[in-house]
Amino acid sequence: MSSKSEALFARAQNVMPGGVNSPVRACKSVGCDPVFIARAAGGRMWTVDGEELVDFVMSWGPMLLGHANPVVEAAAMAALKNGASYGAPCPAEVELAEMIRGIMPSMEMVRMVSSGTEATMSAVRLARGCTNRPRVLKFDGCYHGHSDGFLVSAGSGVATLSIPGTPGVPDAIADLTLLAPYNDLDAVAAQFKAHGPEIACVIVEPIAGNVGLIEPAPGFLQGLRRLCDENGALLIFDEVISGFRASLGGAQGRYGVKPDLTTLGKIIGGGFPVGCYGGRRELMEQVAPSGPVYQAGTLSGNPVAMAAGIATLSELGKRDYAALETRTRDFAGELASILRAKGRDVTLNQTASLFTLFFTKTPVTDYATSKTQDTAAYGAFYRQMRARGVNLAPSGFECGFTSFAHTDEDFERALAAARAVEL
Ligand code: KE4
Repeated sequence: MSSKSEALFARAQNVMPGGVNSPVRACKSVGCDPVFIARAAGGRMWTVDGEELVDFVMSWGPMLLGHANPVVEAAAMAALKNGASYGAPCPAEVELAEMIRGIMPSMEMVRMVSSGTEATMSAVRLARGCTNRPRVLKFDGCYHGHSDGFLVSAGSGVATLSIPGTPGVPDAIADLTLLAPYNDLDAVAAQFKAHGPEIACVIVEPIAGNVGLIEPAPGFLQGLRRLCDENGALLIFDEVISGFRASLGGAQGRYGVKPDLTTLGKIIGGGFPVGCYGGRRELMEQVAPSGPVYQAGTLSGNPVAMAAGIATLSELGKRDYAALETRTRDFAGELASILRAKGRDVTLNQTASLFTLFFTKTPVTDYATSKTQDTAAYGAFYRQMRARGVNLAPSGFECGFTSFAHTDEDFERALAAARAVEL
């Protein structure tokens, strides 16, 4: 008899593309079907078939306080009693904006949106509007959401001109996006040498989380700041993953590099759909209605999501980030040791409460080295860990996420499962 998850997945595939509302959830790259989740709390989730999972995806980052945090829940439910959305200003959006500015001072003004994709596409439009330049430079493998200009891949040849990364992106759009390998300042300098007067901005994940986890090499972010300043381009930090996670003040707080614009998502909504972009006042004042760069959103700043965001950031302000980083380092380090003891080549990258186990002996510093990983081996590891009650990222090109809610028992259960894996 099929499980409830199997039955739900069959129904889902009949009415939703791939049976999911976001591709990575389909678990295709790890060679299995997804399980359907009934509920989650703390560091755990329970499937519709009653299986209990220690979770290291945490909704791809938002749940840094853990699932179903009671303070966040109470705030959202209290707000909901006053109505879900007004389409008019409410006090909570002012409060959250002021909190964000207090935590990330580079964000002198902010605009709320409803996803990370909206935040990055809007920030790039603003950069183009403020500089009157058409081109955007991004990094191979970095993901900034699914707006057209980001869905490109490296073309042939050294010039790393872009070609569409998916059907539906016109060549003319892809052509406006320039690429460089992550951590390669020489390649960035070469792009500026070739196209400098046309480059509106450089957008970067200051900690890369979409090729697996890759930390910026010493001096990389500082070098981007210098090259942008020398060429009149704006520097955009896409902190959708790293914001409030790399430190409370994000990667910019951790590494001390100040971008012109920042994009946020995930954690800022505490699990509700919230994104935001912000930065220098003279740039943000160009956003409609105070300026000519248009951007809008029906549910932007809605009172329930704002209440959840306020509660989330308030709670995070009381947490010990250093302690979580140590627990994550110890846990991920022990995972890597267990796999190496089984004869597997593993490169571990871990920063703050993020980690990725790459099944390769090559140090992973960019997309090219991330692609040396044995994805079949990772898939086998993922499947065996899930069968033993541990939910890892269903792709070797994603991050693992810990939270302030993960307990010693959660970590020990995951390590026991890893010891039992047969690879
Ligand atoms: P959303 O539109 O998915 O809220 O955010 C897009 C985005 C922007 N910038 C960065 C650095 C991101 O990591 C993301 C989204 N992250 C992926 C996982 N790596 C979301 C998971 C999914 O696509 O289902």
